[in-house]
Amino acid sequence: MNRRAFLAAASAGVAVRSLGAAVPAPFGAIPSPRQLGWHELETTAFLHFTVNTFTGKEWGYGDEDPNIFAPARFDADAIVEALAQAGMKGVILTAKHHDGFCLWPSATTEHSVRWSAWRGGRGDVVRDVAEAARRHGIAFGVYLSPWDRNSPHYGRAEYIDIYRRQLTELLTGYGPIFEVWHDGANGGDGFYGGAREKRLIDKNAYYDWPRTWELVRKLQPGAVIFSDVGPDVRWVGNERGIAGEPCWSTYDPVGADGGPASPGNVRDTESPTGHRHGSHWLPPECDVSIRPGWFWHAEEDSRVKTPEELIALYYQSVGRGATLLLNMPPNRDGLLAAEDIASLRGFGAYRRETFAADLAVGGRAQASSELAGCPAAHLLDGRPDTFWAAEGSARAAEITIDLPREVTFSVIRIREAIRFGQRIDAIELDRFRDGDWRPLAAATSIGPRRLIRLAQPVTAARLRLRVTQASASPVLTEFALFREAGR
Ligand code: FUL
Repeated sequence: MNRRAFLAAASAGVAVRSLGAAVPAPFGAIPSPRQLGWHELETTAFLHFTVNTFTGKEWGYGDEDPNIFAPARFDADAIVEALAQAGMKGVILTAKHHDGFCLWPSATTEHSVRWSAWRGGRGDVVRDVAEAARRHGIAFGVYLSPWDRNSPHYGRAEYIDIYRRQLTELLTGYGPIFEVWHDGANGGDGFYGGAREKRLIDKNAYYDWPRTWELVRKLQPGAVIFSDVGPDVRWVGNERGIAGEPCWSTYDPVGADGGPASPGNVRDTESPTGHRHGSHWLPPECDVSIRPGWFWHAEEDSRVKTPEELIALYYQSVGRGATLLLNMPPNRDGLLAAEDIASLRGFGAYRRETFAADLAVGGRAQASSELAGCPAAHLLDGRPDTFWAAEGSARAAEITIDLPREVTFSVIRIREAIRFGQRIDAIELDRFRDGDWRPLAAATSIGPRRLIRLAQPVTAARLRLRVTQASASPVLTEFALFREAGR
């Protein structure tokens, strides 16, 4: 097939052959390679750490004495090791929060570790965390608050240049960065070099975000950019760690007033679900703290989320196709508190044990519709690169699964091959029991991942997956079953 015929067939929604194998025509917005890599991370950690850890505040005013930052036992390796052992695949550090205090020796300001007595002014939290992440094999990302309550220049054009210089320092001095986090909280009261006043900015115009994002692309082409509006990853619209139901990876952000959107100006009621048939692949990230606040406070040591709470959040975020960004704030020693480590360990152990063995692998699958070369057997082969596809005209399909033996499970994991877009609108699952099919579960959006956690474990030898509604021919890469640890 020549290129023109290929494109014509593809745009008509017809499956085309490339290099001898049939492939489904992509549908709607599709993820970029950097987004595909990011989806695989599933769970990542946030480290909120700065002068606030020592002042007890959540938002520093920007007038802190740099000497207050004195984490005497700071040990990035111990922190990152705990994250990695619990299955966190990346860590994002607040290199600068709203107070403007830089955790690296930035040349742009005197509000930084370089001007603190901590480690004789030679400490660099960014370097230590970046290196620890590399040692423990997890990805490293940076949060750089656009709002800076310390800078005398905040609110003026000069500050945008400073912000970009800070980004440049972070994106050129610390190796590969997997995610750049732009917070939407912007403008208000602050120290601003002693002015102590309120400075409001035009959220759409002030930062000239497209140019800043170009800079990120140039310096770290592999990094995803997070904000309320992407361009790669969207805020989920709440800080509770919960994605929408349904949850679409596609989205067209709209400003709070219905006009153009930008970080800090988005109609966030639509962020949890996204938009079915949105024109951008812009999947959600669920940021949530293991504690009530984002920064460590002694009085919250008794209010750390339990492993059970973290597990529930996992199903409500990762289980709906989002990524979980769990905040683990270091304390004044510069370590994770024992309570936080204990919960994180419990959460990690649950996931390790639960997802160790896919009980459906080795089963047999038969589909009502199959594109040549894309058999239903691919759903059960435990491989992420193979997929089942229905014929191009199918908008529903049925797959009967004979498990390798009778198995007891409580979690079902289903994935679409999202490189072909988000195609499925709804599924139902039945179990064969006492000579008949009986309903077991149902779900709407699938996307990169759908986890269905049953109220209690069930036993079955035969299952039937029905794609009841699809906007393009269904393409799935996995159907997996797990028995939860401790149930
Ligand atoms: C918010 C900030 O204002 C909080 O302090 C925190 O950093 C959270 C992740 O984002 O917008």
